[in-house]
Amino acid sequence: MSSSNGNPTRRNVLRGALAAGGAVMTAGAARAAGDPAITEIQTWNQALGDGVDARPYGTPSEFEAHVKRRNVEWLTADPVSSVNFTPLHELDGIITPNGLCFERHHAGIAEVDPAKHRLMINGLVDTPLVFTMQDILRFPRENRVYFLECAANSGMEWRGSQLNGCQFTHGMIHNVMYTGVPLRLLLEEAGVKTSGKWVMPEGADASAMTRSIPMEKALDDCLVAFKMNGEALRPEQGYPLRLVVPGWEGNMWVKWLRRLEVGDQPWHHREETSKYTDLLADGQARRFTWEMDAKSVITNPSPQAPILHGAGHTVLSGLAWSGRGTIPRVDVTLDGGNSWHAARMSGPSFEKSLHRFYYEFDWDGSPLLLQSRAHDSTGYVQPTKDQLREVRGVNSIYHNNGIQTWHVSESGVAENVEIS
Ligand SMILES: Nc1nc2c(c(=O)[nH]1)N[C@H]1C(S)=C(S)[C@@H](COP(=O)(O)O)O[C@H]1N2
Ligand SMILES: [Mo]
Repeated sequence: MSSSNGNPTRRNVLRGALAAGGAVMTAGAARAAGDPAITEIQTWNQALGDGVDARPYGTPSEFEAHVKRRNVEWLTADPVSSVNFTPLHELDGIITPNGLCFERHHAGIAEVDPAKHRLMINGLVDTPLVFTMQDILRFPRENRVYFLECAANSGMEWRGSQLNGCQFTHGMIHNVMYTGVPLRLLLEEAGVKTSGKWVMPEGADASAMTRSIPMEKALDDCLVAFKMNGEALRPEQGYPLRLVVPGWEGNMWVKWLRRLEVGDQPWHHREETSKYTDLLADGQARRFTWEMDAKSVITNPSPQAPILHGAGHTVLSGLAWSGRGTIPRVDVTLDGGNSWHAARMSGPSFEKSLHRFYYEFDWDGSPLLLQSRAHDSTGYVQPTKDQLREVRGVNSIYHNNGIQTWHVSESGVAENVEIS
């Protein structure tokens, strides 16, 4: 694990424990007497700040420098073919800021000149076409919020709890509002032949990423996106053009999208044979497991975000999502599943998007075993890790959507554990 993984220092934890020793505090308690943050005049109160010319492109406060993508050393043999993780424990709401979206690339970040970028449609079409970026902007566009989850998210947790932080166990996910042209419109422009049953998107990076996508999905809700959260895609996310494949595994969301080939059968390329297949206990592999099953995680408290205020009123927070629809309900347990409580959903509920939940409770300071369980709009309920292993074995890397457990000690320190 990276050395600066945002874990609490022992001192922070002690401070939390000391606070807990005093009177039980309510949030916003009157403890102002002698507080230097009130009685002393701060530097920012005494001098002029930066002018409007100082920050033409804004960046976060210097006090937020710890909020960043991190990688796991032993997963990063070479940074140009690796992954880093979204700091979920530092975020709230449902939108992932552009600079914090986890990155997964197989051949580094391509720096593509949009003036030289082309999108070709070829194969089983009436009229093969090549679009410039300017051409793409002349099609009707749509704005939609979707999560992208790598199928390998939580993949290191199949055989037992391993990585200490939701950034590492669940951070191969981001949730962004995309602006893009429905893929259906571009395919209709080229005219798909009746024999055209599959689409193969291809990336312009050195890995030339390719996947096979069934035509029904391509014509359903896929977007060819050029904006994320209102501004141009970041180079990390495929600038200037990426495919958005809502609810389906991240690997299919081809970045730096340069070509769409229409064919009559899947191509069986590397990313759908040797990778992104799920080896079962009997040696058979599940293939074409595209949809991301309903899943959730408690982001606060979690190993990188301990309870620092001691016993008393506390806010538990987390994320839930499903590749098949919305999340009408999340259950939370504080005692490892003996009793479950309905979490409070907050914020917009979009299909195939992250959902935010909260659970407010009075912590009595005794150890907790925290879990969350997502229910999606199809009625599917997130399974336990044991239920998942029973069906899928432990050979697989991909599609681990089992229930996550955090143990919280009396001092507020949280740890990745499993209970059975
Ligand atoms: N061209 C191209 N597209 C790609 C990849 C890549 O390496 N090259 N990686 C894929 C994988 S495995 C995932 S999980 C997602 C990651 O998207 P992100 O970097 O925006 O998080 O992009 C997919 N699209
Ligand atoms: Mo991925």
